[in-house]
Amino acid sequence: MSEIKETVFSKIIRREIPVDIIYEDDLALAFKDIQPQAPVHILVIPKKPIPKLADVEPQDYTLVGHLLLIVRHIAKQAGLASGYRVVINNGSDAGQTVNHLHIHLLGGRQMKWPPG
Ligand code: IU
Repeated sequence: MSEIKETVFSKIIRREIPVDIIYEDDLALAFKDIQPQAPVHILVIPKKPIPKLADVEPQDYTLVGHLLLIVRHIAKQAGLASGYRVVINNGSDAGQTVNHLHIHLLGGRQMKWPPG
C-alpha cells in the first residue's frame, strides 16, 4: 500500500474543515465537492484513509461495495433518474489530487465521452 498521509479529507472527516455533508455513517462520509463540475457533484469517501483504489486490499472489499451503494442511494435521493456518472481517479495520470480514496458522483447535466 502507498504510504498513508494526512490529507484534507482526514480534516473533513474530523470536522476540522466545514463541508456540506450529504450522508454519514460509521464507515463513510459523503459531501459536496468544493469545485463542482456538474449541478450535482458529491464525493463519497471511506473514513479509513485508503490512498487510492489500487491500495484497496481484500479486507476492504465490503467497504468498497458499501461506498457504491451509498452512491446509488444519494443519486436516487438527488433525483438523478435520467443518469449520472461515477468516477474514481486513481493516481497522477488519472488526475487524482487528493490521496484519500474518493468516488465522484456527477449528475444533473448531459455528460460527454471520452472524458478529458
Ligand atoms: P481528484 O479525483 O483527486 O481529482 O478529486 C479531488 C476532488 O476533491 C476535486 O474534485 C476537488 O474539487 C475536491 N476537493 C474538495 O471538495 N474539497 C477540498 O478541500 C479539496 C478538494 I483540497
